[in-house]
Amino acid sequence: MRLSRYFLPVLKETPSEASIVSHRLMLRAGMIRQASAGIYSWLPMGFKVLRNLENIVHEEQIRAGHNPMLMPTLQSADLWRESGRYEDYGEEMLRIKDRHGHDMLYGPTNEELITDIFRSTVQSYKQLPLTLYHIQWKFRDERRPRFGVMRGREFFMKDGYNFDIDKPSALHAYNRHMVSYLRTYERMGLKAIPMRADSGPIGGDDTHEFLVLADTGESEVFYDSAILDLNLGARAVDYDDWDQCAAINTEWTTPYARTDETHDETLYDQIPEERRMSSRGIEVGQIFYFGTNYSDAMNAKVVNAEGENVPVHMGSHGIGVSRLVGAIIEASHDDKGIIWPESVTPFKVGIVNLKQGDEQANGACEALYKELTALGLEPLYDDREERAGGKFATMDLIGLPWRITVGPRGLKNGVVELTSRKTGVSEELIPAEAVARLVEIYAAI
Ligand code: 5CA
Repeated sequence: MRLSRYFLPVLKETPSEASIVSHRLMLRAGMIRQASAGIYSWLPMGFKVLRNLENIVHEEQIRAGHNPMLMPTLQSADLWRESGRYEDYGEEMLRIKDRHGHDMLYGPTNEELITDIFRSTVQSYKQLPLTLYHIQWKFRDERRPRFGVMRGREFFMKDGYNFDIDKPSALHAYNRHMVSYLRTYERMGLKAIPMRADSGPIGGDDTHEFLVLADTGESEVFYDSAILDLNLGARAVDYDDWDQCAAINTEWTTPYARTDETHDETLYDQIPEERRMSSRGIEVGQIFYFGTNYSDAMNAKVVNAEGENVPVHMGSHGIGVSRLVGAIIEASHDDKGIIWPESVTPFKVGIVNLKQGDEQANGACEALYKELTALGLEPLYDDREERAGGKFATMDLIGLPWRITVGPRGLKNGVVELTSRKTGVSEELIPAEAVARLVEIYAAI
Protein backbone atom coordinates (compact mmCIF):
# COMPACT_ATOMS: atom_id res chain seq x y z
CA MET A 1 0.00 0.00 0.00
CA ARG A 2 1.16 3.51 -0.84
CA LEU A 3 0.65 5.94 2.00
CA SER A 4 -0.40 8.63 -0.48
CA ARG A 5 -3.46 6.49 -1.29
CA TYR A 6 -4.11 5.06 2.16
CA PHE A 7 -6.74 6.41 4.52
CA LEU A 8 -4.68 6.98 7.63
CA PRO A 9 -6.04 10.05 9.42
CA VAL A 10 -3.31 10.44 12.07
CA LEU A 11 -3.80 13.12 14.72
CA LYS A 12 -0.99 15.42 15.83
CA GLU A 13 -2.71 16.39 19.06
CA THR A 14 -3.40 14.00 21.90
CA PRO A 15 -7.18 13.57 22.07
CA SER A 16 -8.45 14.80 25.42
CA GLU A 17 -11.22 12.22 25.77
CA ALA A 18 -8.73 9.32 25.96
CA SER A 19 -7.39 8.54 29.42
CA ILE A 20 -5.29 5.47 28.69
CA VAL A 21 -2.41 5.03 26.30
CA SER A 22 -3.97 2.42 23.99
CA HIS A 23 -7.06 4.56 23.44
CA ARG A 24 -4.91 7.64 22.77
CA LEU A 25 -2.67 5.78 20.34
CA MET A 26 -5.56 4.11 18.50
CA LEU A 27 -7.14 7.53 17.93
CA ARG A 28 -3.83 9.24 17.07
CA ALA A 29 -2.80 6.45 14.68
CA GLY A 30 -6.13 6.75 12.84
CA MET A 31 -7.25 3.21 13.73
CA ILE A 32 -10.70 3.95 15.13
CA ARG A 33 -13.27 6.70 15.37
CA GLN A 34 -15.98 6.90 17.95
CA ALA A 35 -19.47 6.67 16.44
CA SER A 36 -21.25 7.05 19.79
CA ALA A 37 -20.39 6.16 23.39
CA GLY A 38 -18.61 2.78 23.39
CA ILE A 39 -19.28 2.23 19.67
CA TYR A 40 -16.51 2.63 17.12
CA SER A 41 -15.87 2.62 13.40
CA TRP A 42 -12.75 0.68 12.55
CA LEU A 43 -10.74 2.68 10.03
CA PRO A 44 -8.54 0.79 7.55
CA MET A 45 -5.50 0.29 9.77
CA GLY A 46 -7.49 -0.65 12.86
CA PHE A 47 -9.60 -2.99 10.76
CA LYS A 48 -6.46 -4.68 9.42
CA VAL A 49 -5.20 -5.43 12.94
CA LEU A 50 -8.64 -6.64 14.01
CA ARG A 51 -8.72 -9.01 11.03
CA ASN A 52 -5.22 -10.28 11.83
CA LEU A 53 -6.31 -11.13 15.37
CA GLU A 54 -9.48 -12.74 14.08
CA ASN A 55 -7.41 -14.93 11.74
CA ILE A 56 -5.15 -16.11 14.55
CA VAL A 57 -8.19 -16.98 16.65
CA HIS A 58 -9.71 -18.94 13.75
CA GLU A 59 -6.48 -20.81 13.02
CA GLU A 60 -6.05 -21.90 16.62
CA GLN A 61 -9.70 -22.88 17.07
CA ILE A 62 -9.69 -24.94 13.89
CA ARG A 63 -6.41 -26.54 14.99
CA ALA A 64 -8.14 -27.57 18.23
CA GLY A 65 -10.90 -29.25 16.20
CA HIS A 66 -13.62 -26.65 16.71
CA ASN A 67 -16.21 -25.71 14.06
CA PRO A 68 -16.41 -22.11 12.83
CA MET A 69 -19.86 -20.76 11.99
CA LEU A 70 -21.73 -17.44 12.15
CA MET A 71 -24.79 -16.54 14.16
CA PRO A 72 -26.74 -13.27 13.84
CA THR A 73 -26.34 -10.24 16.08
CA LEU A 74 -30.13 -9.96 16.62
CA GLN A 75 -31.89 -12.68 18.56
CA SER A 76 -35.45 -13.45 19.56
CA ALA A 77 -36.28 -12.83 23.22
CA ASP A 78 -38.22 -16.12 23.37
CA LEU A 79 -35.11 -18.26 23.76
CA TRP A 80 -33.85 -16.05 26.57
CA ARG A 81 -37.18 -16.36 28.34
CA GLU A 82 -36.74 -20.13 28.19
CA SER A 83 -33.35 -20.01 29.88
CA GLY A 84 -34.60 -17.44 32.37
CA ARG A 85 -31.97 -14.89 31.41
CA TYR A 86 -34.21 -12.39 29.63
CA GLU A 87 -35.04 -10.69 32.92
CA ASP A 88 -31.81 -11.66 34.73
CA TYR A 89 -29.51 -9.96 32.28
CA GLY A 90 -30.78 -6.57 33.38
CA GLU A 91 -29.98 -3.25 31.79
CA GLU A 92 -26.90 -4.46 29.96
CA MET A 93 -29.15 -6.12 27.40
CA LEU A 94 -30.29 -3.95 24.52
CA ARG A 95 -33.92 -4.84 23.93
CA ILE A 96 -35.59 -4.07 20.61
CA LYS A 97 -39.11 -4.51 19.22
CA ASP A 98 -39.56 -5.37 15.55
CA ARG A 99 -42.44 -4.01 13.42
CA HIS A 100 -44.68 -6.94 14.42
CA GLY A 101 -44.19 -6.19 18.08
CA HIS A 102 -41.88 -9.18 18.67
CA ASP A 103 -39.30 -8.74 21.41
CA MET A 104 -35.79 -8.96 20.01
CA LEU A 105 -32.39 -8.23 21.50
CA TYR A 106 -28.89 -7.47 20.30
CA GLY A 107 -26.96 -10.53 21.51
CA PRO A 108 -24.59 -10.01 24.44
CA THR A 109 -23.55 -13.70 24.11
CA ASN A 110 -25.02 -16.80 22.44
CA GLU A 111 -25.62 -19.70 24.86
CA GLU A 112 -29.37 -19.77 24.15
CA LEU A 113 -29.16 -19.53 20.36
CA ILE A 114 -26.50 -22.22 20.07
CA THR A 115 -28.36 -24.53 22.46
CA ASP A 116 -31.45 -24.12 20.31
CA ILE A 117 -29.48 -25.03 17.17
CA PHE A 118 -28.00 -28.00 18.98
CA ARG A 119 -31.24 -29.45 20.35
CA SER A 120 -32.98 -29.28 17.00
CA THR A 121 -30.17 -31.04 15.13
CA VAL A 122 -28.32 -33.43 17.42
CA GLN A 123 -30.06 -36.42 18.99
CA SER A 124 -27.40 -39.03 19.66
CA TYR A 125 -24.21 -39.37 21.69
CA LYS A 126 -22.64 -40.61 18.46
CA GLN A 127 -22.66 -37.01 17.17
CA LEU A 128 -20.64 -35.87 20.19
CA PRO A 129 -18.28 -34.37 21.21
CA LEU A 130 -19.04 -31.15 19.37
CA THR A 131 -17.66 -27.63 19.67
CA LEU A 132 -19.13 -24.77 17.66
CA TYR A 133 -17.89 -21.20 17.71
CA HIS A 134 -18.25 -17.90 15.94
CA ILE A 135 -16.63 -14.48 15.94
CA GLN A 136 -19.31 -11.83 15.88
CA TRP A 137 -20.21 -8.37 17.18
CA LYS A 138 -21.87 -8.32 20.58
CA PHE A 139 -23.67 -5.58 22.42
CA ARG A 140 -23.69 -4.95 26.16
CA ASP A 141 -25.12 -1.67 27.30
CA GLU A 142 -22.28 -1.06 29.76
CA ARG A 143 -23.05 1.58 32.36
CA ARG A 144 -19.61 3.13 31.86
CA PRO A 145 -18.14 2.38 28.46
CA ARG A 146 -14.56 3.62 28.63
CA PHE A 147 -10.97 3.16 27.57
CA GLY A 148 -11.93 3.00 23.88
CA VAL A 149 -12.28 -0.54 22.57
CA MET A 150 -11.35 -2.01 25.96
CA ARG A 151 -14.78 -1.56 27.44
CA GLY A 152 -17.05 -0.89 24.53
CA ARG A 153 -20.77 -1.33 24.24
CA GLU A 154 -20.44 -2.95 20.83
CA PHE A 155 -17.44 -5.28 20.71
CA PHE A 156 -16.09 -8.14 18.64
CA MET A 157 -15.95 -11.44 20.48
CA LYS A 158 -15.14 -15.03 19.75
CA ASP A 159 -17.54 -17.29 21.61
CA GLY A 160 -17.41 -21.04 21.48
CA TYR A 161 -19.67 -23.71 22.97
CA ASN A 162 -18.86 -27.34 23.68
CA PHE A 163 -21.45 -30.13 23.87
CA ASP A 164 -20.35 -33.35 25.55
CA ILE A 165 -22.01 -36.51 26.75
CA ASP A 166 -20.65 -36.33 30.30
CA LYS A 167 -18.53 -34.31 32.69
CA PRO A 168 -15.11 -35.93 31.94
CA SER A 169 -15.57 -35.27 28.22
CA ALA A 170 -16.69 -31.68 28.91
CA LEU A 171 -13.67 -31.14 31.15
CA HIS A 172 -11.46 -32.27 28.28
CA ALA A 173 -13.18 -29.62 26.15
CA TYR A 174 -12.37 -27.11 28.90
CA ASN A 175 -8.72 -28.16 28.86
CA ARG A 176 -8.63 -28.02 25.07
CA HIS A 177 -9.86 -24.44 25.21
CA MET A 178 -7.31 -23.61 27.89
CA VAL A 179 -4.50 -24.87 25.65
CA SER A 180 -5.79 -23.30 22.44
CA TYR A 181 -6.21 -19.96 24.22
CA LEU A 182 -2.69 -20.06 25.65
CA ARG A 183 -1.43 -20.68 22.13
CA THR A 184 -3.61 -17.92 20.66
CA TYR A 185 -2.31 -15.26 23.07
CA GLU A 186 1.30 -16.40 22.70
CA ARG A 187 0.98 -16.06 18.94
CA MET A 188 -0.22 -12.49 19.44
CA GLY A 189 2.95 -11.76 21.40
CA LEU A 190 1.08 -11.57 24.71
CA LYS A 191 1.53 -13.13 28.10
CA ALA A 192 -2.02 -13.87 29.21
CA ILE A 193 -2.29 -15.61 32.59
CA PRO A 194 -5.20 -17.94 33.33
CA MET A 195 -6.67 -17.00 36.69
CA ARG A 196 -9.42 -18.57 38.72
CA ALA A 197 -12.43 -16.34 38.37
CA ASP A 198 -16.08 -15.85 39.14
CA SER A 199 -18.65 -17.04 36.60
CA GLY A 200 -21.07 -14.08 36.86
CA PRO A 201 -24.29 -14.26 34.80
CA ILE A 202 -22.97 -17.15 32.64
CA GLY A 203 -23.17 -19.54 35.63
CA GLY A 204 -21.10 -22.60 36.63
CA ASP A 205 -18.18 -23.38 38.97
CA ASP A 206 -15.18 -24.05 36.74
CA THR A 207 -13.98 -20.89 35.13
CA HIS A 208 -10.73 -19.15 34.33
CA GLU A 209 -10.14 -15.66 33.03
CA PHE A 210 -7.07 -14.85 30.96
CA LEU A 211 -5.39 -11.65 32.05
CA VAL A 212 -2.73 -9.50 30.45
CA LEU A 213 -0.83 -7.59 33.11
CA ALA A 214 -1.09 -3.82 32.66
CA ASP A 215 -1.36 -0.89 35.08
CA THR A 216 -4.47 0.29 33.24
CA GLY A 217 -6.28 -3.04 33.61
CA GLU A 218 -9.70 -2.98 35.25
CA SER A 219 -9.15 -6.11 37.35
CA GLU A 220 -7.06 -6.48 40.47
CA VAL A 221 -4.99 -9.67 40.31
CA PHE A 222 -2.82 -11.70 42.67
CA TYR A 223 -0.32 -14.28 41.46
CA ASP A 224 2.83 -16.29 42.00
CA SER A 225 5.53 -14.83 39.73
CA ALA A 226 6.57 -18.41 38.83
CA ILE A 227 3.67 -18.44 36.38
CA LEU A 228 5.40 -15.80 34.26
CA ASP A 229 8.12 -18.32 33.34
CA LEU A 230 5.67 -20.74 31.70
CA ASN A 231 5.69 -20.98 27.95
CA LEU A 232 3.89 -23.24 25.50
CA GLY A 233 6.34 -22.38 22.75
CA ALA A 234 6.54 -24.69 19.78
CA ARG A 235 5.62 -27.87 21.66
CA ALA A 236 3.44 -30.25 19.66
CA VAL A 237 -0.06 -30.51 21.10
CA ASP A 238 -2.42 -33.33 20.26
CA TYR A 239 -5.86 -31.92 21.04
CA ASP A 240 -7.33 -35.42 21.17
CA ASP A 241 -4.91 -36.41 23.90
CA TRP A 242 -6.86 -35.95 27.15
CA ASP A 243 -3.82 -36.49 29.35
CA GLN A 244 -1.64 -34.01 27.52
CA CYS A 245 -4.30 -31.26 27.58
CA ALA A 246 -4.99 -31.97 31.27
CA ALA A 247 -1.26 -31.82 32.06
CA ILE A 248 -0.93 -28.41 30.36
CA ASN A 249 -3.97 -27.18 32.29
CA THR A 250 -2.38 -28.39 35.54
CA GLU A 251 0.93 -26.75 34.64
CA TRP A 252 -0.74 -23.35 34.22
CA THR A 253 -3.28 -23.57 37.01
CA THR A 254 -1.04 -24.88 39.79
CA PRO A 255 0.83 -21.63 40.54
CA TYR A 256 -1.47 -19.29 42.47
CA ALA A 257 -3.20 -16.80 40.16
CA ARG A 258 -6.57 -15.25 40.99
CA THR A 259 -8.62 -12.15 40.40
CA ASP A 260 -9.90 -10.18 43.39
CA GLU A 261 -13.26 -11.97 43.05
CA THR A 262 -11.76 -15.30 44.12
CA HIS A 263 -8.61 -14.13 45.93
CA ASP A 264 -7.78 -16.16 49.06
CA GLU A 265 -5.34 -14.50 51.48
CA THR A 266 -4.48 -17.75 53.25
CA LEU A 267 -3.38 -19.48 50.05
CA TYR A 268 -1.64 -16.35 48.81
CA ASP A 269 0.41 -16.10 52.00
CA GLN A 270 1.79 -19.59 51.35
CA ILE A 271 3.66 -18.35 48.26
CA PRO A 272 7.29 -17.46 49.07
CA GLU A 273 7.23 -13.74 49.77
CA GLU A 274 9.53 -12.70 46.93
CA ARG A 275 7.21 -14.39 44.41
CA ARG A 276 3.98 -12.82 45.75
CA MET A 277 2.71 -10.34 43.18
CA SER A 278 -0.32 -8.14 42.96
CA SER A 279 -1.09 -5.82 40.10
CA ARG A 280 -3.73 -4.88 37.56
CA GLY A 281 -4.79 -6.93 34.56
CA ILE A 282 -6.86 -6.73 31.37
CA GLU A 283 -9.27 -9.63 30.91
CA VAL A 284 -8.86 -10.84 27.34
CA GLY A 285 -10.79 -14.10 27.58
CA GLN A 286 -12.73 -16.45 29.81
CA ILE A 287 -13.58 -20.14 29.73
CA PHE A 288 -16.48 -21.80 31.57
CA TYR A 289 -17.72 -25.29 32.29
CA PHE A 290 -21.32 -25.06 33.48
CA GLY A 291 -22.53 -28.64 33.26
CA THR A 292 -26.20 -29.01 32.37
CA ASN A 293 -27.44 -25.52 33.39
CA TYR A 294 -28.59 -24.56 29.90
CA SER A 295 -29.41 -28.04 28.61
CA ASP A 296 -31.71 -28.60 31.59
CA ALA A 297 -33.44 -25.24 31.18
CA MET A 298 -33.78 -25.64 27.42
CA ASN A 299 -34.28 -29.38 27.25
CA ALA A 300 -31.18 -30.13 25.14
CA LYS A 301 -30.90 -33.89 25.46
CA VAL A 302 -29.26 -36.73 23.55
CA VAL A 303 -29.62 -40.49 23.69
CA ASN A 304 -26.62 -42.04 25.43
CA ALA A 305 -25.02 -45.47 24.78
CA GLU A 306 -27.50 -47.05 27.23
CA GLY A 307 -30.46 -45.66 25.30
CA GLU A 308 -31.37 -43.07 27.96
CA ASN A 309 -32.25 -39.45 27.21
CA VAL A 310 -29.68 -37.29 29.06
CA PRO A 311 -28.95 -33.54 29.13
CA VAL A 312 -25.66 -32.58 27.48
CA HIS A 313 -22.77 -31.09 29.41
CA MET A 314 -21.77 -27.70 28.13
CA GLY A 315 -19.21 -24.97 28.48
CA SER A 316 -18.69 -21.62 26.82
CA HIS A 317 -15.46 -19.92 25.97
CA GLY A 318 -14.86 -16.33 24.94
CA ILE A 319 -12.06 -14.17 23.60
CA GLY A 320 -12.37 -10.38 23.49
CA VAL A 321 -11.02 -9.86 19.98
CA SER A 322 -11.58 -6.09 19.74
CA ARG A 323 -10.39 -5.59 23.34
CA LEU A 324 -7.20 -7.44 22.42
CA VAL A 325 -6.23 -4.68 19.99
CA GLY A 326 -6.11 -2.29 22.96
CA ALA A 327 -4.48 -4.85 25.25
CA ILE A 328 -1.64 -5.48 22.80
CA ILE A 329 -0.96 -1.74 22.59
CA GLU A 330 -1.03 -1.42 26.39
CA ALA A 331 1.58 -4.18 26.54
CA SER A 332 3.68 -2.95 23.63
CA HIS A 333 4.32 0.76 23.07
CA ASP A 334 6.76 3.55 23.94
CA ASP A 335 6.52 7.32 24.11
CA LYS A 336 6.66 7.58 20.31
CA GLY A 337 3.80 5.21 19.59
CA ILE A 338 2.72 1.63 19.07
CA ILE A 339 5.16 -1.29 18.66
CA TRP A 340 3.27 -4.09 16.88
CA PRO A 341 4.37 -7.68 17.37
CA GLU A 342 5.27 -9.13 13.95
CA SER A 343 2.40 -11.62 14.14
CA VAL A 344 -0.35 -8.95 14.22
CA THR A 345 1.17 -5.92 12.53
CA PRO A 346 -1.02 -4.20 9.91
CA PHE A 347 1.91 -3.98 7.48
CA LYS A 348 5.05 -6.06 7.71
CA VAL A 349 7.44 -3.20 6.90
CA GLY A 350 7.40 0.52 6.20
CA ILE A 351 9.39 2.04 3.38
CA VAL A 352 10.46 5.64 3.95
CA ASN A 353 11.64 7.58 0.92
CA LEU A 354 13.80 10.41 2.26
CA LYS A 355 13.79 12.29 -1.01
CA GLN A 356 10.53 11.88 -2.84
CA GLY A 357 11.00 12.91 -6.46
CA ASP A 358 14.68 11.97 -6.60
CA GLU A 359 14.96 9.56 -9.51
CA GLN A 360 17.30 7.13 -7.83
CA ALA A 361 15.46 7.14 -4.47
CA ASN A 362 12.09 6.70 -6.18
CA GLY A 363 13.47 3.85 -8.32
CA ALA A 364 14.95 2.02 -5.32
CA CYS A 365 11.72 2.41 -3.32
CA GLU A 366 9.57 1.19 -6.21
CA ALA A 367 11.80 -1.86 -6.65
CA LEU A 368 11.65 -2.68 -2.94
CA TYR A 369 7.89 -2.11 -2.88
CA LYS A 370 7.33 -4.51 -5.78
CA GLU A 371 9.64 -7.18 -4.45
CA LEU A 372 8.29 -7.14 -0.90
CA THR A 373 4.72 -7.19 -2.19
CA ALA A 374 5.50 -10.14 -4.47
CA LEU A 375 6.98 -12.01 -1.50
CA GLY A 376 3.82 -11.48 0.54
CA LEU A 377 5.61 -9.09 2.94
CA GLU A 378 3.02 -6.35 2.53
CA PRO A 379 4.84 -3.01 2.82
CA LEU A 380 3.48 0.46 3.57
CA TYR A 381 5.41 2.84 1.35
CA ASP A 382 5.54 6.45 2.54
CA ASP A 383 5.65 8.11 -0.86
CA ARG A 384 4.32 11.45 0.32
CA GLU A 385 6.07 14.76 -0.31
CA GLU A 386 6.87 15.32 3.32
CA ARG A 387 10.03 16.01 5.27
CA ALA A 388 11.92 13.07 6.73
CA GLY A 389 11.12 13.99 10.36
CA GLY A 390 7.39 13.84 9.71
CA LYS A 391 7.68 10.50 7.92
CA PHE A 392 9.67 8.97 10.78
CA ALA A 393 7.19 10.28 13.35
CA THR A 394 4.29 8.70 11.46
CA MET A 395 6.09 5.36 11.16
CA ASP A 396 6.96 5.40 14.87
CA LEU A 397 3.38 6.28 15.80
CA ILE A 398 1.77 3.51 13.75
CA GLY A 399 4.37 1.06 15.02
CA LEU A 400 5.31 -1.21 12.11
CA PRO A 401 8.00 -3.53 13.48
CA TRP A 402 10.47 -2.82 10.63
CA ARG A 403 11.32 0.20 8.54
CA ILE A 404 13.48 0.47 5.44
CA THR A 405 14.83 3.96 4.93
CA VAL A 406 15.92 4.90 1.41
CA GLY A 407 17.86 8.08 0.65
CA PRO A 408 20.29 9.42 -1.94
CA ARG A 409 23.23 9.36 0.46
CA GLY A 410 22.94 5.64 1.24
CA LEU A 411 22.15 4.75 -2.33
CA LYS A 412 25.49 6.29 -3.41
CA ASN A 413 27.07 3.38 -1.50
CA GLY A 414 24.38 0.97 -2.69
CA VAL A 415 22.75 0.64 0.75
CA VAL A 416 19.46 1.26 2.54
CA GLU A 417 18.79 1.21 6.28
CA LEU A 418 16.79 -1.50 8.05
CA THR A 419 15.53 -0.36 11.47
CA SER A 420 13.80 -2.27 14.23
CA ARG A 421 10.93 -0.31 15.82
CA LYS A 422 11.39 -2.18 19.08
CA THR A 423 15.14 -1.72 19.62
CA GLY A 424 15.72 1.31 17.40
CA VAL A 425 18.82 -0.45 16.04
CA SER A 426 19.58 0.28 12.36
CA GLU A 427 21.71 -1.64 9.93
CA GLU A 428 22.98 -0.58 6.54
CA LEU A 429 22.35 -3.31 4.00
CA ILE A 430 22.14 -3.63 0.27
CA PRO A 431 18.42 -3.77 -0.66
CA ALA A 432 18.52 -7.49 -1.48
CA GLU A 433 19.96 -8.24 1.96
CA ALA A 434 17.30 -6.15 3.67
CA VAL A 435 14.62 -8.12 1.83
CA ALA A 436 16.29 -11.44 2.67
CA ARG A 437 16.45 -10.43 6.35
CA LEU A 438 12.71 -9.65 6.40
CA VAL A 439 11.91 -12.94 4.66
CA GLU A 440 13.84 -14.74 7.39
CA ILE A 441 12.19 -12.80 10.24
CA TYR A 442 8.66 -13.37 9.00
CA ALA A 443 9.28 -17.02 8.11
CA ALA A 444 9.90 -17.62 11.82
CA ILE A 445 6.53 -16.13 12.91
N1 5CA B 1 -20.42 -16.53 26.83
C1 5CA B 1 -19.19 -16.31 27.55
C2 5CA B 1 -18.05 -17.00 26.92
S1 5CA B 1 -18.28 -17.23 25.29
C3 5CA B 1 -18.94 -14.83 27.71
O1 5CA B 1 -19.68 -14.01 27.23
N2 5CA B 1 -17.84 -14.51 28.36
S2 5CA B 1 -17.39 -13.05 28.81
O2 5CA B 1 -18.48 -12.31 29.31
O3 5CA B 1 -16.30 -13.23 29.71
O4 5CA B 1 -16.87 -12.30 27.54
C4 5CA B 1 -15.76 -12.83 26.84
C5 5CA B 1 -14.70 -11.78 26.63
O5 5CA B 1 -15.23 -10.68 25.90
C6 5CA B 1 -14.16 -11.16 27.90
O6 5CA B 1 -13.14 -11.96 28.45
C7 5CA B 1 -13.61 -9.84 27.39
O7 5CA B 1 -12.29 -10.01 26.90
C8 5CA B 1 -14.53 -9.51 26.25
N3 5CA B 1 -15.50 -8.46 26.66
C9 5CA B 1 -16.52 -8.58 27.52
N4 5CA B 1 -17.18 -7.41 27.66
C10 5CA B 1 -16.54 -6.52 26.85
C11 5CA B 1 -16.74 -5.14 26.54
N5 5CA B 1 -17.72 -4.44 27.10
N6 5CA B 1 -15.88 -4.55 25.67
C12 5CA B 1 -14.89 -5.26 25.09
N7 5CA B 1 -14.67 -6.56 25.34
C13 5CA B 1 -15.47 -7.19 26.21
